Amino acid sequence: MYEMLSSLSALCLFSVAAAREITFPPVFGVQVPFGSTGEHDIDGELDVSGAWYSGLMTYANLPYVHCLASDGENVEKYDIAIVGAPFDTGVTARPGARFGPSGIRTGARRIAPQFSWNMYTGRNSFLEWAKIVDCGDAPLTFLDNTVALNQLTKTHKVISGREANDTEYEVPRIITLGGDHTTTLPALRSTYDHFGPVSVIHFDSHLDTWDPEVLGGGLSHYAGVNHGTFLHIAHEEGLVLNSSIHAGIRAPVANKKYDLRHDKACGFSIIKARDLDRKGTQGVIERLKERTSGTKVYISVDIDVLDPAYAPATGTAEVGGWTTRELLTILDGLTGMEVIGADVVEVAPIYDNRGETTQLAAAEVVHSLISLMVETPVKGKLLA
Ligand SMILES: *[C@@H]1O[C@H](CO)[C@@H](O)[C@H](O)[C@H]1NC(C)=O
Ligand SMILES: *[C@@H]1O[C@H](CO)[C@@H](O)[C@H](O)[C@H]1NC(C)=O
Ligand SMILES: [Mn+2]
Repeated sequence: MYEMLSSLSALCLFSVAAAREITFPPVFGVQVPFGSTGEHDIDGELDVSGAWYSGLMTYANLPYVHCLASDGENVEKYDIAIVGAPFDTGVTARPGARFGPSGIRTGARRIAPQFSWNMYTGRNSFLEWAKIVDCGDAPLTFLDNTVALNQLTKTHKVISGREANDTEYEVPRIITLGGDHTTTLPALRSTYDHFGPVSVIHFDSHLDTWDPEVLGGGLSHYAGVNHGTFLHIAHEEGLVLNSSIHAGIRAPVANKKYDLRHDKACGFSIIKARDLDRKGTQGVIERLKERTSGTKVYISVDIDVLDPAYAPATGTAEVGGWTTRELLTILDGLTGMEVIGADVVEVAPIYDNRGETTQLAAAEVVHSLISLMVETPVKGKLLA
């Protein structure tokens, strides 16, 4: 490289001294942008049609589609949509997840659809039947939770309400980039419209089924809707089946007996973080499959299911969690499930380190969720 530079500058000096006839070195293959789709033209024309790290940032360099365009506008069709939910005013500890969507996209910069052949499965989920796009972020007010959550519900309704690209499967499925965990509630309201009540596989260190009287203290209805109570509310609204299950739980509860009894009443059973030590990843996969068998599944991944060593950038970190590899192995093992929606939440980039550990992990979790959706297509009911 150094040699090339010095010969270049020598060439430069020479050219200036003689005539302004600048001869550029021949175009090398390496100058073709990674991810370029076009053929490299040996006559010296560079192809800039599909470069990585360029243009506006989307998840995994996927095409951006204005999914929220108003009626009558022509919107490109899609089968799986990524949408960000910049919302973090439902947290009980450190805020910052409103920047989670852009953080996860940052973590996914290096993922490119044409460069994603999976080392374990030999498949490339981006290049199969599904058209996968990034819709950008939902426009959510940051001053009123009730309004913001309604805006997110509407966003889900619009995005899932369009006809899918694939005429056989009809309903586009959504992966939400949180946002604090409250953002799962609007997502479940939307999946209910198309698929009815579903089992939730909830990866988290916390239960998140807290009775609003316990978490929020019954202060107001407004305060009762937060990132620790949304599963209670989803249960109350009839959105979740009693075949739901948590995975990775380890945080303490507020009451000796009530919280766990209440959790069960909300339709959940529990795989604790340390259960992995005995069962292994395969045992956890089997338990998740057995519990949700025969039902449609929504997968919600609170990044705090990971140990803070693997995901420091989150609001309510709990030590003693799973590694990124363990979580990815478990997720990739859930093949054959009808995953009708999913999310990765509670990524708060402000607490990440320079290596972007949390953002990288979250980006790869999204990738696994996409793979599950592509692997098992699901037929849903398009709204009239
Ligand atoms: C989307 O639909 C078009 C038109 O039916 C089809 O040609 C294409 O293969 C579909 N899938 C993707 C990934 O674009
Ligand atoms: C779940 O609900 C179904 C139908 O309402 C009921 O038959 C079943 O006993 C319930 N299972 C559990 C574990 O509560
Ligand atoms: Mn949570």
